[in-house]
Amino acid sequence: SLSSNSSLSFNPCHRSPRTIMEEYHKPDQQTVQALRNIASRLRINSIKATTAAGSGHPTSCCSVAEIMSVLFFHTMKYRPDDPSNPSNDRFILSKGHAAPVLYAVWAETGYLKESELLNLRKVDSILEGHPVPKQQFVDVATGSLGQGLGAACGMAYTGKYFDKASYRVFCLLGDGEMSEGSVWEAMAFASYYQLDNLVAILDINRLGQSDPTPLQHHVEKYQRRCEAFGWHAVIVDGHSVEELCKVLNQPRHQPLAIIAKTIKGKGIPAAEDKMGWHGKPLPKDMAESVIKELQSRILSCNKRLYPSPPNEDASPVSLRNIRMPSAPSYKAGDKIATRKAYGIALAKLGRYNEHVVALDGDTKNSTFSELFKNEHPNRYVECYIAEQNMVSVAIGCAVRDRNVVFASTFATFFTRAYDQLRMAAISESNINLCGSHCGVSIGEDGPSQMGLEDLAMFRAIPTATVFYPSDGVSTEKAVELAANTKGLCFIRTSRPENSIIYNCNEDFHVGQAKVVYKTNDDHVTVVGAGVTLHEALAAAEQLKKGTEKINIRVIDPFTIKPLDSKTIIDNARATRGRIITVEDHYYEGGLGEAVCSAVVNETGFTVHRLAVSQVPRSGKPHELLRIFGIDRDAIAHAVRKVLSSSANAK
Ligand SMILES: Cc1ncc(C[n+]2csc(CCOP(=O)(O)OP(=O)(O)O)c2C)c(N)n1
Ligand SMILES: *[C@@H]1O[C@H](CO)[C@@H](O)[C@H](O)[C@H]1NC(C)=O
Ligand SMILES: *[C@@H]1O[C@H](CO)[C@@H](O)[C@H](O)[C@H]1NC(C)=O
Repeated sequence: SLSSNSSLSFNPCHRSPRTIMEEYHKPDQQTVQALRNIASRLRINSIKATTAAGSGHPTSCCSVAEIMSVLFFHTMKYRPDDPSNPSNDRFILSKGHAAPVLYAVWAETGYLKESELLNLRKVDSILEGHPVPKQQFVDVATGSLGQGLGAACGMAYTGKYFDKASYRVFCLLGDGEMSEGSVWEAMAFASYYQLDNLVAILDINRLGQSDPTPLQHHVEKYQRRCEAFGWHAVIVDGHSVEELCKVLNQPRHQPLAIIAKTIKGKGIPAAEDKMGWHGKPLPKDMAESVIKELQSRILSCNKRLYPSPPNEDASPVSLRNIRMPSAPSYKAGDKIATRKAYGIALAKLGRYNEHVVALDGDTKNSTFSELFKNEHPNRYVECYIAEQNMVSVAIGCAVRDRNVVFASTFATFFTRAYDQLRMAAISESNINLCGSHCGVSIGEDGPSQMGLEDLAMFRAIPTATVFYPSDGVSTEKAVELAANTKGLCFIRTSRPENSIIYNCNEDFHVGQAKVVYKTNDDHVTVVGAGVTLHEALAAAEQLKKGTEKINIRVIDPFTIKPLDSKTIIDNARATRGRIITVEDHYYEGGLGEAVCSAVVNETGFTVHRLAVSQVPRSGKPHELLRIFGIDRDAIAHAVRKVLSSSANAK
């Protein structure tokens, strides 16, 4: 068995009654030496791998060798043969560029072959330059600095409040990345929610990439900052395995920050605490001599350390087939904003699936995630006004398939979390995001609140599905489909109330558009979504009743990505290739561009686009739709223009 409590035991001969608690976790000399030996081997393997790769960050690995040794061979409880076991303690390498030392640790546990380490960064190896979840022992991709602690918060929140399990979460950060605001968003979240199962280890090695860090080795400043954020903060010598063992075994009532004073490049004499070595592998001959020296520090020791197994108290969870038990219950002609339909749908989904959780950034009575909170208060996480952290927490809650996560805020505020969203794709994360208040149709609040880039942003993410529902029924279907769709799902909701246009039994699928208005003699195909779909329907009525009696076809794409090219092309062919797109979004990257790319190979097609072309302003929704040329009149005008120009072309 891999469990061996002997690695944690004390020497009974030294026991005195007064210090029994203090000494209980104190490692014996054999253990201390074994931990030091592991640290030396981690340095050796980090140097070997980066020198073989010809790139990488050996000095960033060397400052954390003792920290990694103690964490993985003294502190953490996990099954090394089953790195993603739900009961294991979690580890997040926020300073992802130190990946080689993480790989070296897993070689040390026996999970990776030591020889595999030499394939670091090769195109056919899983050992990429930075951690990615194709490695079983990685939950979230890191490498964009400042994001690990937010994800760790999501995991710790899940452990404490959802799983109610005993696993703990350890996150290792660089001091350079402490300049990221997102780190401090996470610090505030962790203390507010009393995540006493969370430990952050700050590797204070004084140096960043091109310059020393702003606080250099002023560890007491880090301590004061961490304390100000509500953490218990302890300064240690990050190269002392005894100090690390001691601090990591303290009982906790708060999140714990271990401020580890270290030396960048420790063990590489020419690079120790020196500028100019960040991200540089050692030349071969230098590597050889350093490794020789490091090897001489490995003292024989008859103790082999094994990690302790976890308490098996986080049972596997099935997130398959998260279904609504009944159809939506809207009546034709009812009016409801899709943002409200989102809240209703999410609360309903939560009623039947206990692993559905919701997050919001203090906008819950605007996005209507409040309806979920009212019904399921224990599964709602208020993330406050920290959208980057909210996305990272969502990612953390979703790892190891513990929860089906929905996070909402105004669509436009996801822009500030774009790096987190991009990393969510690399993390193979299955989070769902709902962005309300899209477009100029929010009205009076003005441009700072209007989501006008969100479609472009989410469409560019390879693993994303983009839902843009247009009524209450399709919004409820979007929520259900998102819960069952892998990758990132984005649901774009609107503020104005619009009519229910679908029958409650209408079937919806990802990538399947609906033809919502059609006759046998249509002249133009109009594609709209959300409020502009309703404007297009009004334009259709207007054109039919007008003196010209023009019939148009109206399509609701339902998902903007994937876009139902076939339905659009087949219907547009019936209208002689004439397409008008109309969207409450900027021109770039939205619905119009999606349709253009879909019909790029069709001959004789013309796409006329209506979208928002300038920074908008405050006003009434209908005024803004008119001013920015995306209302019913603008659509009718565009239809006439398209028809007259094609008539002139004949
Ligand atoms: C968001 C972000 N900005 C910049 C970088 C480029 N970068 C990679 S490592 C690094 C320095 C990191 O310093 P520190 O956090 O102190 O880690 P160390 O290497 O010193 O252990 C920088 C600027 C990055 N990876 N992510
Ligand atoms: C949200 O709730 C607060 C507190 O009840 C209230 O003051 C505010 O007006 C509400 N906002 C919206 C957009 O409904
Ligand atoms: C257009 O045609 C090219 C060449 O045949 C093909 O590779 C591409 O996938 C087509 N694009 C679309 C959107 O159909």
